[in-house]
Amino acid sequence: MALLLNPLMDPASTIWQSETFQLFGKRTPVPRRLAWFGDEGVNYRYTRLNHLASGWPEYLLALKVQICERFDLEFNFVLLNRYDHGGQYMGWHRDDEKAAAPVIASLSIGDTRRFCYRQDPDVKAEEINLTSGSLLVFDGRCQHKLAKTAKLVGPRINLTFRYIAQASR
Ligand SMILES: O=C(O)CCC(=O)C(=O)O
Repeated sequence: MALLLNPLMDPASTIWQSETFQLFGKRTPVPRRLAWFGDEGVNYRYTRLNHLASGWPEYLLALKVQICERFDLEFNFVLLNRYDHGGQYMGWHRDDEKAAAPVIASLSIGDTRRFCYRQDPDVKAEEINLTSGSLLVFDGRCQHKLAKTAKLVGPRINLTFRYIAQASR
């Protein structure tokens, strides 16, 4: 874990961003921090925000290549979410943007957190504890969330490898 976690936290290669999104006319802080990498020029746009990639750090490119080969999938972008404590989370959402391919490979590093997944709000959610080093491949069009917890938990970084189609290519 330390091997991967340290380069990810290295400010030279990873600049953690704090974002806000618009909710009921108010700007609300996103309860976690983010970073992203990907093929030059690939833009993952969601919640009306652009996430434009300008290449891969070497260690992440090697990881991406391994994951693509293992699952016979193509990815050109990775979104990193960093949760410093249990009060940081991601609410129910779907990653169903038109440009984004549905299959996502999600790698967890750091403290264990609970991931919930359901087809629709009226269907009982599946829950899974994502431990450090686990790799979950899932359909981003289904609703999912990273639950908040009152337990004392340390930092966790989640890397979601994605394929984003580029209109201009
Ligand atoms: O941190 C996680 O495991 C959840 C990430 C997630 O839901 C997403 O990136 O869409």
